[in-house]
Amino acid sequence: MASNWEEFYATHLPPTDFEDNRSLLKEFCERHNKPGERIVLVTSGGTTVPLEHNTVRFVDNFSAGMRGAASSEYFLEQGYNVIFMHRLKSLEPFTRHFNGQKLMDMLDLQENSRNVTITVKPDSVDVLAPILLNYKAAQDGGRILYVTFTTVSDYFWLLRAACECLAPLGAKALLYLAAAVSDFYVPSYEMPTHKIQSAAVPNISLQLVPKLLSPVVSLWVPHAFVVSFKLETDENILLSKARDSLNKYKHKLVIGNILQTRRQKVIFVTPESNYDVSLTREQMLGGIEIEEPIISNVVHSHTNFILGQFRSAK
Ligand code: PAZ
Repeated sequence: MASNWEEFYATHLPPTDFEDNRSLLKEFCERHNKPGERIVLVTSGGTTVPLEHNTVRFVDNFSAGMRGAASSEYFLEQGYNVIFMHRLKSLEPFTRHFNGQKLMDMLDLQENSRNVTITVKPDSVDVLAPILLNYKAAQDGGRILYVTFTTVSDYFWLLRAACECLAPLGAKALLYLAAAVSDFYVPSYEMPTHKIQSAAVPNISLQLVPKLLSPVVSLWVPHAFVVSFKLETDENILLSKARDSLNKYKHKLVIGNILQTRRQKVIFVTPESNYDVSLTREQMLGGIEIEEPIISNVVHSHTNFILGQFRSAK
């Protein structure tokens, strides 16, 4: 009998841009599969669940994509090559700093009869310059690949393709699964083709989304360092849910967080122990982001993992 996830792939077509993205992923992974290089796959933002094939309405979730976008910048700083697999129009590394009108407010415009000159306001140069420098370094070095999903089905197809391309890297591949993936969906074969009419209250039946961590860890990238996230709103169950997930899927690390405090505190749950990673009030006021200590802890554990694999291969 086919597993739930196999059935999901059998009944949901790949997105239209799938083959293009698969080629980009393959090229990126082959190019960076060299001694001394590592690749992290960061998933970011929330998946949608369409209610119609010609989608007018869909179920969404809260995720802005801040965790994934910020984490990607810190991974780049630590020398990683980054596959940034994110929800279309969610926050992205670098541009996340200039959301809304912020960029416009940093620019000046001088006009005369002959031409228009745009400059960065002197007091914004110190803000813009380091971000622009890091952005250019990542782009020019070909060290970041952006691929997008919208629906939970797009996410499924992209994640499997990314894993297939990362598998040859073995322990040098790190999966950092921060996307908020829908737990429920309307199966393709139960979805109406056209916009649901409002003449009567629709009866929508949802099914459980298969858990992809199982094939990710046991089949697709069995030698990679896999980190998943667990989000809860009740502090009392966070640790046990994170520990259950680690016991069930047998990956390397679960990072637990509470919706309201996710920018200040997370809990690292490993097979051996658990510990908090948090920011002090002063650090927060000073503009430090929680993703900075999260990434240095993750990178430290990934390095130890690679060294362990290297020693046991000797
Ligand atoms: O995207 P964001 O910065 O607003 O939120 C990040 C997060 C809470 C989605 C992430 O840290 C997380 O917990 N992702 C996994 C969610 C889950 O499926 O449990």
